[in-house]
Amino acid sequence: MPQYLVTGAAGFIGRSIAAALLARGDSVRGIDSFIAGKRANLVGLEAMEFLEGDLRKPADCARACAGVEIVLHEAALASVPRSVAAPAETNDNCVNATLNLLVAARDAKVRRVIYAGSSSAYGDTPTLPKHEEMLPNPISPYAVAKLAGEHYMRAFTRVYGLETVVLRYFNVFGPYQDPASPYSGVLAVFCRRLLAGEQPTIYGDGGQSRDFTFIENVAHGNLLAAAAPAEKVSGQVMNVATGTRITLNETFAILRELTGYRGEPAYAPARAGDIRDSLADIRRAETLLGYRPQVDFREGLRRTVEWYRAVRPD
Ligand code: UD2
Repeated sequence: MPQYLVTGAAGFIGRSIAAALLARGDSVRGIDSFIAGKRANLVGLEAMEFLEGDLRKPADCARACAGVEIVLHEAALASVPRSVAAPAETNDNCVNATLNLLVAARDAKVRRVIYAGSSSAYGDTPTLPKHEEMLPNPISPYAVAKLAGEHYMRAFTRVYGLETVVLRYFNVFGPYQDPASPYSGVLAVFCRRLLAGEQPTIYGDGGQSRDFTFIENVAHGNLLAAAAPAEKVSGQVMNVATGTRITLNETFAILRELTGYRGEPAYAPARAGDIRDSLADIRRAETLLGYRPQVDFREGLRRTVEWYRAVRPD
């Protein structure tokens, strides 16, 4: 029986965590419905036991959880604008799916569930950096859905004794992030467009800032969260990020250098549900996990551009 289950294993974050586990010789099962994940992302993960399944179905959750010790729950319908366009779909694939997974994990006597939380939980309050003591203030359906999952984690720790750890990711980017969907993360979209010589669009004035976090830092945080003693981490929420931020305009300038693109961006109205500034306080993850970012933003962006240059995914 595999020790680990990764949900969303054919998605960008899930496949990267699965790869990190396999690289150190761990046994891994993955599940994905291919709503957002891609079969191409499974290349290189042949050592993983893979189930095609949908967490909205309790039976699929039960199959996935059988016999595993630790679940890394990365499956979700990411994207703020997607949730604005179809809030019920986001709720089904984030909230209902997470609850089904937790019930199955409890019934299968899984020891620990690690949950992919989102920085969107903090909303648009002016306080920077965002720390975990702040009252959540979700402003999009996506943020509400991801935050509801966090609350379910904590409730399952309190009432059923299931160990849970919430990692609030801040704008993750890197190789394997899908650049082709209208709901893709901005750095994946920009890398693809600039390498193809196509003009990118900045929504708003480009002054909005993010704590863009390279995928290897997120995988590292998950491995630490899996290994940390329960008395330190169970029932806890912690930011996983870099503790630095950069504006979209500044990011575009760096990407111009890295890609050789010579044009200017187009500007369009800001998106509904968008947040102006985001920056993490990462001291709690440092204290509880010994987490430190392994790769800084510029180096992460350089590696990401090289990956898109080599792979050219559609
Ligand atoms: C939110 C969360 C993030 C993660 C993500 C999942 C915050 C601060 N972050 O990311 O942690 O959960 O959702 O989807 O809530 N943009 C452009 N041009 C484009 C695409 C995007 O200008 O072609 C802008 C967009 O309006 C936003 C910024 O780039 O201001 C980042 O957008 P995003 O969709 O990459 O991520 P964001 O911040 O909504």
